[in-house]
Amino acid sequence: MRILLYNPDNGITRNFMPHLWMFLLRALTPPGNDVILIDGNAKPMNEQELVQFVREQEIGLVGIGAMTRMIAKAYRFADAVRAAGVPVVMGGPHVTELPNEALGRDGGPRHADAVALGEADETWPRIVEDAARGQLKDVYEPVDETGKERKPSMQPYPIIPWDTIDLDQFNWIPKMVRSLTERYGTGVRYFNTIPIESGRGCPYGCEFCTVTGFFGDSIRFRTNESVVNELLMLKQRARKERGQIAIFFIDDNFAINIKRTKSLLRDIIAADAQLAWTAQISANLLRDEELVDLIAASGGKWIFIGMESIDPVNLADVNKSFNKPGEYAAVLERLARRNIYAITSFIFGLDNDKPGVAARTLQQIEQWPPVMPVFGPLIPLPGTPLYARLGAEGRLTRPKHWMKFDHNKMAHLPLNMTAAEVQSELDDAWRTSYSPQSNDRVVDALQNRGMDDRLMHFLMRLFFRGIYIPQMNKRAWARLIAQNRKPIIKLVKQGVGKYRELQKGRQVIAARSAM
Ligand code: B12
Ligand code: SF4
Repeated sequence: MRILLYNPDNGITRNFMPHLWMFLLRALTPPGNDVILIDGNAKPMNEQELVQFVREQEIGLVGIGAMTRMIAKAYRFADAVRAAGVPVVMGGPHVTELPNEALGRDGGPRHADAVALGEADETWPRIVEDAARGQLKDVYEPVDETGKERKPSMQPYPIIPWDTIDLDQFNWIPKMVRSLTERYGTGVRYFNTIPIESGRGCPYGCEFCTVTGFFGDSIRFRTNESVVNELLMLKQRARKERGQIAIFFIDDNFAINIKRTKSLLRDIIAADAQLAWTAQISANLLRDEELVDLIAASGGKWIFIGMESIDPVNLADVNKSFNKPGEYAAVLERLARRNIYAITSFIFGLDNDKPGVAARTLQQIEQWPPVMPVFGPLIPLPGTPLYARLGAEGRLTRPKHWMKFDHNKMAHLPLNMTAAEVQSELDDAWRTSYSPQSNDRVVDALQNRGMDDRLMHFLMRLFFRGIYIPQMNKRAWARLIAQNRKPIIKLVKQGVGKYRELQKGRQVIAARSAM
């Protein structure tokens, strides 16, 4: 049977990282089936185009996975495919929380023939076999013979053939500058970020997060060997093709078991499997100096830290008191001393937030080593304790907010400010953080670091705007570059200086060998 796995985009911002679920399910598909993957972020399509593709390719089953914010689009695409007579199975965090919505059992229309609840590693082969026999069930649940929930073990873990996968569709380097970077610049043809999971589960249970409910508080890990082999495969590919591959360890809390994380990082170093990597680690786990040393030595470059708020009352409200704002600066300095930087994430609209929250947060950020801050509104995701609490308090203003995706729009009444005020605080935080003045300050703050570090920060700052400010056209990019001419000139000067130094060095060597 020919299967299509489809991941819709959100239509506003774009992801440049492949979605792991598709590659994982393909690797777990029983032999004899042919699996095609389409990510809407890389290949934008409308419903008609998808249906046409399904018809032309004689697809027998379409699998659609989506987060809550993409679910309305996912339903529209599923409806179109089902109308063309091809069965649809849906999976992922949203339908796991609300299977009845997808199955039309809550009074709305039916969008899927079947839903896969939770982790589908073990149910997927069954789904494929049932679909091939034309006997899809409504619901597939990961349970054992006695009907008890069973979380898939990550040992063994399937081999994802990253060495043969088309990476071009996720290349960060725009087509028009690729030949330039290859010939004159970094010498590389592509820059890709690849997701790798080394483990699943986080027991912390923050109130707004779906992870503890979805993956459970039982933490599972792959073997070090399997992770190291995946890294080696990617490293070899990058070397062979003159590309750059960075890794995003997508574990929700990569250092949740510090002993095991250290052992994995030691094995990565011993196998010479280092690639530049990013991971999500909560601030409390970054107190450990040895861990941070190993992060640096194994290729760790950026750590995503869910700081959420600089206000301990807010943190207590969302069950995240293990975050201690008083130690944020020390944690960030500990990282920066090793040339590791943080993507710090903040939520506005928490119950103790008041107007001025952006200015207060930005004031703190300015005292830290350079970070890449991201800001978002508190979003009540279905299935979370937050959603239940706000619902019980009658504070959900758009209880089915996912049915009309509105980029960064509030769906509840905050306590101490209005939704419009939260919105304007978010605008303020993003615009100030990524203004040309801030970019210039960061380039200056890093003047004792190498050219590569400064350039990386600057380029990332230009791209990070896109998380909040929708995709830009060529004109907007040109304006942005003009506005940032000050840091650009500084970087070009440094680059020219470095080039001259290199040339001089070469001439000296040539003169010596001629003597
Ligand atoms: C990596 C990641 C991202 C990446 C993007 C995705 C990518 N390219 O990989 C980035 C960093 C860009 C990102 C952004 C966001 N993310 Co995110 N992200 C993750 C993260 C950490 C890992 C995803 C992953 O690959 N997991 C591993 C795979 C194997 O698990 P999985 O996707 O769940 O798939 C399994 C099952 O769900 C199932 N399955 C999934 N799809 C399908 C489809 C079919 C047909 C079947 C049968 C089965 C199936 O099978 C898989 C194997 O078991 C998850 C948390 C997590 N641990 O999952 C959050 C998570 C998915 N993100 C979340 C959120 C909220 C966001 C943001 C909205 C955050 C924000 N406020 O901006 C944005 C939205 C981005 C957008 N596109 O609009 C939530 C989603 C909750 C929800 N109900 O939607 C999660 C669960 C984290 C959380 N805190 O709750 N994210
Ligand atoms: S620490 Fe992160 S992954 Fe774990 S429950 Fe809290 S927000 Fe979710």
